[in-house]
Amino acid sequence: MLKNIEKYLSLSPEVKKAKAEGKAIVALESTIISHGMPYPQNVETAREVERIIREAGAVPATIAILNGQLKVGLTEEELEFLGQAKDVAKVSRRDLPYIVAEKKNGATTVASTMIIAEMADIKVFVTGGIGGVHRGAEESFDISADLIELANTSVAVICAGAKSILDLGLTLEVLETHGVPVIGYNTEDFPAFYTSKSEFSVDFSVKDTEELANILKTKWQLGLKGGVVVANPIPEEHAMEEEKMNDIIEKALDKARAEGITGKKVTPFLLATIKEMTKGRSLDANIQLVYNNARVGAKLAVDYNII
Ligand code: PSU
Ligand code: MN
Repeated sequence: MLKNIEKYLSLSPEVKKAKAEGKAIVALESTIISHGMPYPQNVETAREVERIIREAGAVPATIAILNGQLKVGLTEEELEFLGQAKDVAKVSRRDLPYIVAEKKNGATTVASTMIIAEMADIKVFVTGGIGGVHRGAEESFDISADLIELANTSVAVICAGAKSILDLGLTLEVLETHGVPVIGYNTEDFPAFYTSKSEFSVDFSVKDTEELANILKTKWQLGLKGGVVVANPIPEEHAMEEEKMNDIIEKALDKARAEGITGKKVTPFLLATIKEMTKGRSLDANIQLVYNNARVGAKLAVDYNII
């Protein structure tokens, strides 16, 4: 562990106990709670995800920044606060020093959740979707810091792929450049969040979490630092129709352009707009795919712990 890190890091009693007992732990992000879903579904979903992980024999550690403390594991009250607060910053790697030094509150993105998980020596992290290369990035240069973090930080991220609000092809190219394996869980297709397929393929496919755990262990034992994207498709019964979704995403992108939305506001704006345009159906799909990721992530953490 880094020198002096203890003074910033605050493990919940449950996570502390899990560490002492050598139990499997699963990290969870909090931007999905504060900026990715509306209240109260955000808090309900976060609670249910934690329950699913416990049920599978692992311990959930939702990560966020409260009064400048890097929290690993949140209490009920802290979760509720994050779900309701309007002034919680969306914190990626760039924002960490300011938010921590000035003792502010922040919700962690995939990038900053990976950073804090690694500090706490947690290897498995469950989320909905990762950030990526935005469409039009050749002009805007909008490439999520999530990708650079995946290049450098040794944590496996279980997700349902990436939304086609992004340029999926370019996202996969950047991951390849940085040596990040994209592994399909029981699929050859790279899933597009709301849909179980896209026009792209994953690099490798595994049949179960044991096989996955072995690949992770091998990567890190070889000294190959950096993350792994585990792409777990949304279950078919919850998936949305591809054509319709592409249409809606195009419209949401037009709206963002027309309103001049840029920078860190882009992703939350698109998520909220898509939810409105689908009359809430996209939110239902979003919730279900996170549950599905939690099931796989918890099993993976348990298997990783015993091999
Ligand atoms: N994609 C989603 N839902 C989300 C996010 C991405 O489908 O909630 C959040 C995650 O926290 C991710 C962040 O790390 O948005 C990426 O933001 P940006 O594109 O600004 O890097
Ligand atoms: Mn961005």
